[in-house]
Amino acid sequence: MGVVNVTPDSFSDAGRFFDAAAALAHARSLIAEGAEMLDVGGESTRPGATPVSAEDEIARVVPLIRAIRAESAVPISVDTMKPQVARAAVAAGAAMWNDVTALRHAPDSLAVAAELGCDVVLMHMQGEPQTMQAEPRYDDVVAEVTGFLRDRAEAALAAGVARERIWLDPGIGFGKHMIRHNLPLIAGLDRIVALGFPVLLGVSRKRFIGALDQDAAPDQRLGGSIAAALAGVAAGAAAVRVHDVRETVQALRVWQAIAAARPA
Ligand code: HH2
Repeated sequence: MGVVNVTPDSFSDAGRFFDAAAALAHARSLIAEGAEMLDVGGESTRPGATPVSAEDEIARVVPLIRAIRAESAVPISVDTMKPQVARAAVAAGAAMWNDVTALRHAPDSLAVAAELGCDVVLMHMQGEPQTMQAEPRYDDVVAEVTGFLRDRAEAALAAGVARERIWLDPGIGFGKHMIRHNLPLIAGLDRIVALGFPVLLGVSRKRFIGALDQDAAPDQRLGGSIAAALAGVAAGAAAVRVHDVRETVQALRVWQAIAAARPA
């Protein structure tokens, strides 16, 4: 899954694709590099990012989704916590609602997801984006995140979302200590996979990589991003959300080819 941010303040690409034409060009290159899904986002979830109104978010993502849809059949996901934005994005051709609040942001989120009939990503986050990194706390991070995702999947099913539409995501970096919480979640991802839903993992350019490598800046975290993506796929992730599609596809191809060549 290739990331296309249409925001002026995303941490990882610093708003380079805020311009609509530049965002479309970026989407095109991610497709050419082998992305099998695109995740379009119009509001940054970075700690301290400025909130965006639903109208502004729609104005950012809908024209881009339409433009991508007009020239490609690649499945498009919309990264939003607002049901109004998800609704407009699906009408424009998106097939997936990626919600970092796991359909908890608005009272009608669950009902809208059921009504839209699109795929939904239920992601774990402790706290709110503005403050989530202040003091994240868990007794057993893997058990608590797994339990939360099981509960949210059950809530989605009860609201009428079809089982085969549901994806789960541990929410790396969302209310988690860089080392104490993120690393066990990646290493123990098989526990979430065992819930029986496809798992999406977002590790690309995240801060825990800098924490393990001399505070490397986001654009200096490619090696760590690939290592973490491979670890996630080894533990059963069905998709990885990445900025560097070409390099990640290459890493996955080589890694899978070696696995397939293992002598009996
Ligand atoms: N991470 C980010 C945003 N959305 N969605 C899911 N399902 N999983 C993730 O791990 C995830 C996500 C953060 O990355 P990015 O989009 O690069 O930055 P920003 O939050 O500034 O938009």
